Amino acid sequence: MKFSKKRTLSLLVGLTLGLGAASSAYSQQSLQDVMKARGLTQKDLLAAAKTYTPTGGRDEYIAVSSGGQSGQLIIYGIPSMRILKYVAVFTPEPWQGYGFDDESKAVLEQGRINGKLLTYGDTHHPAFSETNGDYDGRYVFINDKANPRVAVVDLKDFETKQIVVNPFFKSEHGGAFVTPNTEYIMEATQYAAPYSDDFVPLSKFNEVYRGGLTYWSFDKKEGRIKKENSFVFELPPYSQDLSDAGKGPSYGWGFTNSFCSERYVGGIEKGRPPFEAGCSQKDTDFLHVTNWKKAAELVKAGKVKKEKGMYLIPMKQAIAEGLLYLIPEPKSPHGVDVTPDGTKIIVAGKLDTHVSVYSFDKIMKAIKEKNFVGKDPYGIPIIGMKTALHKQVQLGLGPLHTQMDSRKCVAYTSLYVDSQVAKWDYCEGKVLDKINIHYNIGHLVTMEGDTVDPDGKYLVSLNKLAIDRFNPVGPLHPQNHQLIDISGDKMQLLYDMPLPLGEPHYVVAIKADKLRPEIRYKSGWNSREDKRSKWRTRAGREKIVREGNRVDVYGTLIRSHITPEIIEVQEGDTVSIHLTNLERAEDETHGFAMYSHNVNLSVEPGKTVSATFKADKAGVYPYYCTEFCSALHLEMQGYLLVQPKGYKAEGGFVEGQKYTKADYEKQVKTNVDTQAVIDSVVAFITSHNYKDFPPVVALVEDATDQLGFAAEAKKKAEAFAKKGDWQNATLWAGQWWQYQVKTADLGLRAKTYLEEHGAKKIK
Ligand code: RUQ
Ligand code: CUA
Repeated sequence: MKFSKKRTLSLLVGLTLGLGAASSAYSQQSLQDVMKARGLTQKDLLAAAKTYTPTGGRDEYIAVSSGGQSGQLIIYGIPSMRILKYVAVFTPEPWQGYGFDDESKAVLEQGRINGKLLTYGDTHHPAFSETNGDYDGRYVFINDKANPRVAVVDLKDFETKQIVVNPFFKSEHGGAFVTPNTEYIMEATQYAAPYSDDFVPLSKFNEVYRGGLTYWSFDKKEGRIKKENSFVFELPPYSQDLSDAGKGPSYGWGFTNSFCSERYVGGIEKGRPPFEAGCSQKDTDFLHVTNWKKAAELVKAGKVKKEKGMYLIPMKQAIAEGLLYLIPEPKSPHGVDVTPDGTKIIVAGKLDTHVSVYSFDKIMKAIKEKNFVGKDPYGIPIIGMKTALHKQVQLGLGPLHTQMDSRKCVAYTSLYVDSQVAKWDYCEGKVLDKINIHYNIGHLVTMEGDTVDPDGKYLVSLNKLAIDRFNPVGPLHPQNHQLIDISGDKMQLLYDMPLPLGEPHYVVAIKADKLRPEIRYKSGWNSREDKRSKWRTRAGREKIVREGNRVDVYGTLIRSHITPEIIEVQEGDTVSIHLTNLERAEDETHGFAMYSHNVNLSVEPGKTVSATFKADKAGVYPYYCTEFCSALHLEMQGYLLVQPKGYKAEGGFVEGQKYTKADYEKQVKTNVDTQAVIDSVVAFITSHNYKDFPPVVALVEDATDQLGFAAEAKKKAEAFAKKGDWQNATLWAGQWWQYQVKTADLGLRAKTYLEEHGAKKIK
């Protein structure tokens, strides 16, 4: 899209006069006509009315979904199911410049394992930070199953700030789950492996291979995980699975499932039965019960030894100190979920039609009375299943995960094999309702459903297969997240959302008004380190500094130019381009892409980012802004000139066009006309109660800035005109007009906003 000056001007005028005519054009079709034409039922219409969000409308809840093997998080709104953002976590992502700018590369670098830079993750379970067991809207944590790591995402800007690597594990699954005040983030292993990085034959599986459970210590003030304060429970080589932290009466305790307590090691290629047979032989596996509070006290008292930079609690010590117990649980368990009041622990076994509800009271009583039925091969005391059970409830085939309702004792459990959600009462032990989903549900989420105070209202079913739900797009199908209304007695299916990014496992959903994301960064901000960047640059202070073979470019971005526009370096130089976005306006992000250097940046208002690369080949490398930031966005461009060694400069700037006095006067005339448009818009705005609308106030501020720039350019134009330098006078008059166009653009946006929001005339 490129407008001639004339067209842009007429467009501006057209917009000014033409608004408000379109609304009555809403077609004459009746609701009945549409229903008939699209084959919709009354029930469909009701469902649509419950999810449809008119333009400009907001969602009541914000969901954070794992992105599976995409290594990202997916943010969407509920009930509209509109995707708002992918947050890059373990995987480079060009839109956000993640893994392209030096600052975010440093975050990915933290996730190196054995010296290798990894460029994906298998994300499973996002967890919001909590205060008193309730979401506080500050952080979200996410685990990587494939490469045992946990990342911290700050909800101020939805950016990844930190990645920590588990130095003991080779795989994990039972994370991220937080304790009620985000004291710790739980991360349990999945596939047992030696704690060292050495080769250990499978014949030593029982003695040397280990599971484990890490409690990562989190510093809420700093917003970072502190590895040095974190501790790990050494656990037997059972395949630990999901975890959950106790709350209320069970505060201080953690619960971690396991499967394959048979400790089977596979070997199908040797004619042995496969893992799936060897790992599902026993009727029960073990629920691990850990006392993290007491463990933290031992750590504090200096009673736990450090290894690999964190505290490791050997099984022997955990047993001796009463930190670790096992309870049998049926069969190939998957999900473990603590009830909102913290009194019960619900375990779902993939191969059992029941869900087992354990009583925390009964568990504590057994521990107190040392009422154990024996020990496992590692000496861990086992509490009898019957001793600890509150109830078992038959729900259906393949129960996996459970979420809670706002109504007391009501829970929802996913049934993978049945492709259903079961609504049931865990106090009385009875099924209340079932609904079919499409197909093969894994996790499910209710609104704030794993807090001490769930909201109920909606449930999202995270289905593993979509099969026939959407238009086919080849053998690889999107996932299907289904929105279900759970506000009434009967569950009602509302909407199918295809999710085409990895295989999401778990979603958490928070009340939208708990989030207060920022609109802009403080100027010159390194967002990954949360401090002012040493490379920040202010307007007019742009410079290029050479030191030996290193060239630092201190640049800025603002509608619609990059400063500098020409960067000259020499072959072999290491070039570091540091860009600060000078904009204060909402949504005025600029991008920066350059030919053949894998340089691609996203610079949100206020941010400073850097791209460092070697200019190893003499040549001409155009660069430009990748975000359509204004009408003259295409002109937001420049050249990196890499001069061959020994190059001697010749010539200066060549201009393709010569301008005359007439050109200058023509431009000035255009500018005067544009000013009239601006004045009319300003008159409209100021004659209304625009100060009652904060977004309009922000637009007016930005417009005022732009008009100030216009005035500066006007001065320059007039000074050159006075000297009879029509070349520079015309060009600066053009720049003056550019700022006017930006002003008009903002003004028109403000005017539209006022009209759409029923602003009142005040004079
Ligand atoms: S999930 S397989 Cu059921 Cu939580 Cu990862
Ligand atoms: Cu900045 Cu386009």
